[in-house]
Amino acid sequence: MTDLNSLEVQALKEIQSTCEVDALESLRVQYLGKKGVLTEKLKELGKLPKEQRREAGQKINLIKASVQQALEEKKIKLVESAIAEKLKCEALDITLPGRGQSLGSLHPITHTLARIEEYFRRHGFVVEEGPEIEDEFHNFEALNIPDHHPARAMHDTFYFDDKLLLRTHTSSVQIHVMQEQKPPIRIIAPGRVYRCDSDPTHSPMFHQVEGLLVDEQVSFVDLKGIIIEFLQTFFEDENLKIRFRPSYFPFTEPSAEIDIAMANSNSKNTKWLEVMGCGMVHPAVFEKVGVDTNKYSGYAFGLGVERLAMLRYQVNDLRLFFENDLRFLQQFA
Ligand code: 2NM
Repeated sequence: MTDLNSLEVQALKEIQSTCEVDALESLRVQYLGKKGVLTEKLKELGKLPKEQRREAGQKINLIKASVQQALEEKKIKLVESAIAEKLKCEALDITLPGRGQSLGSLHPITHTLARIEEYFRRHGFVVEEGPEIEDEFHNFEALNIPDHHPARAMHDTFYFDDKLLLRTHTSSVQIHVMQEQKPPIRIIAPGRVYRCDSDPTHSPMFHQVEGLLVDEQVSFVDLKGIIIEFLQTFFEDENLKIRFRPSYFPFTEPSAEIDIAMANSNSKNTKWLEVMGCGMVHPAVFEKVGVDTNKYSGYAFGLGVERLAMLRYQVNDLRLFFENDLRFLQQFA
């Protein structure tokens, strides 16, 4: 009997001090399994004198029951604390603010194009687009650029074969429109143009916007008026100084290049920067596309979008627009 009592105390103590479910199972096998300590004790009952068997049997069964109960209670405790531990480690604070979604932004060239288009749309110009792959007629011949002209030389133009080429300016779009529509015409042609030219200030692909207005009684004054207001609006400076300097283009007569005055600490010698070209459409161009030169006249202008964007955003290297470095692009977000 003393043996049995100390066996119970020992078993309960071991169960209490266990802290893993696996160890608890080993204890169950050790005490209650087929060859367990208590099972063996029951088998040994037969060796006892008859008068002791009943009492010892009852005692062993009581111990088995109490060990069984202790095992079950301990198991529940261990499982509960395991769950509590897991919940603590894997806790998710759903009240924390999210990390946020980073937004993309328009490329500075796209943004500049949109600003230019918006200005001219407000003044009644329709945006027209045309093919980037052109023939010599639309890119050169109709624009009064003769065969021997330097702009036609192989080193300036990307040719596919002796007929097709990548347009070198969007004036080719104006030719398509004049072939298809009757005056009055009031359009701008934005888009990519290509020149076989690559250095720190020239890219083989860049963007242009060219404008064309054809109607009765159009004069150089109309051209000056819209260009001056456009540049003052674009650079957000109503006092911007603008200069029309006589120049030459095969497709306009007279022709001018347009300069803006740069803010300079030394006000004595103003620094002039060329930003656009323009002129009255050459009669030879009108004849190529069948516009009656006795009835109609027109003005045209052209600008480089990268150049205007560089001036407006004070970007000093043209190539930054084409590298797509996020550190550069994010400054325009
Ligand atoms: C420029 C400068 C001057 C121009 C001329 C024409 C057309 F098709 F009407 F003849 N389109 N664009 C033109 C005139 C373009 O860019 C510097």
